[in-house]
Amino acid sequence: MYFNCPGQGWTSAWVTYPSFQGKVDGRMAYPACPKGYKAAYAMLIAGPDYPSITGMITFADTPAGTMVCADVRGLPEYRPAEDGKSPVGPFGFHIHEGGHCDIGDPEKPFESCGGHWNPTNQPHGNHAGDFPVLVASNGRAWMCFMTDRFTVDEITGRSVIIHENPDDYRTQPSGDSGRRIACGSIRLMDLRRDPNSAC
Ligand SMILES: [Cu+2]
Repeated sequence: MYFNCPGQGWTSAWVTYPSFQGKVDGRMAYPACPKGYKAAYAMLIAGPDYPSITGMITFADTPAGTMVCADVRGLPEYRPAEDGKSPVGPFGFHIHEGGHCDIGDPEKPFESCGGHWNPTNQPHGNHAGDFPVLVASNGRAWMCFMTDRFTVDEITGRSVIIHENPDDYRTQPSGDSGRRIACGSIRLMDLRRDPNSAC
């Protein structure tokens, strides 16, 4: 996902949408980057299970709420549940408390990010950072959604984690979504300092 933020109002930022099955990438208006509003991004680091995962998650304050967009490549093919194991994909997707994406112990990657960010002490399924699962086509997942559960400032310095298994939105405290396969530290975009850069 690429941002171009010339600072001229709501429709002056663009996000590319992905190419599927040979159709070309395109662009659509993206309501980010108006003066006084903030945006953040998280570049993904792949864990040891699927080292080809790359991507970026972006967050933009808007008057309607916070817009979250994900563009992730290199995700594994869907595998149905078998032998008592969970399916691989769709992929659990959350904000976690810690902000440093150290792989650490390869048996338990990204443990340093801690548990789910849960500022209002809700059950899992209703954490502020419980996101929709990522659904991939040919290894690529692209998704945007709006939330009123947090602002960009509140999540800057935390992390996003992608899990190997789907979130069941009820198992406590983390939805039984399995291994952590990618992680990104959430950082503020400085749009004023470098307004024409691809963020
Ligand atoms: Cu998680």
